[in-house]
Amino acid sequence: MSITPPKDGWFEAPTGFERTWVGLALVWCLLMFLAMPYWHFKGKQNSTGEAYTVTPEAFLERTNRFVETNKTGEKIGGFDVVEPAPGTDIYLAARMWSFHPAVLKLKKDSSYRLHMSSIDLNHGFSLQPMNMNFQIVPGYDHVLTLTPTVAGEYTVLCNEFCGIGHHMMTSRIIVE
Ligand SMILES: [Cu+2]
Repeated sequence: MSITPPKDGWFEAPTGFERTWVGLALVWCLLMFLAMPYWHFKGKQNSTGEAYTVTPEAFLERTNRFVETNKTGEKIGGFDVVEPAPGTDIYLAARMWSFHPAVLKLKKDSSYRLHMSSIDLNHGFSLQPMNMNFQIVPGYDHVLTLTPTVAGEYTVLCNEFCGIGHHMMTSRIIVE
């Protein structure tokens, strides 16, 4: 048996409570829709929208050069501490299953241009406890202008499931 259409005149416009709830849902949808452009202009955690194409090899080379020239000699948990000069370009490469460099030391109230890219597949940049989230995509150098305003220790987590070692993929940003 095939599906038969309903009889003519089946539609009844919502009335009473049904009408109220449909109306409320519609108003909420419109508010949420308008919140997107509002937050884009008013929020302080937006992407700059600045991105370039880059090969994984080239990005890894830039990151290695950045680490070599800015490492302090100090180690935390066996990882080199990298302390770039304020106002400079800084690099963070994501790969299965670590961030490179693993420890970044930044100065409070200084701005940095943070370049992020992936060496293999999709990863995420989740800054905790701020809860800022960005995608790290291979082939693209995504630039964020970062100005830490609160001193402390922050954890960077990968928030895109990227395989068996995903849960171990963390790094640290120390703001002094
Ligand atoms: Cu990951």
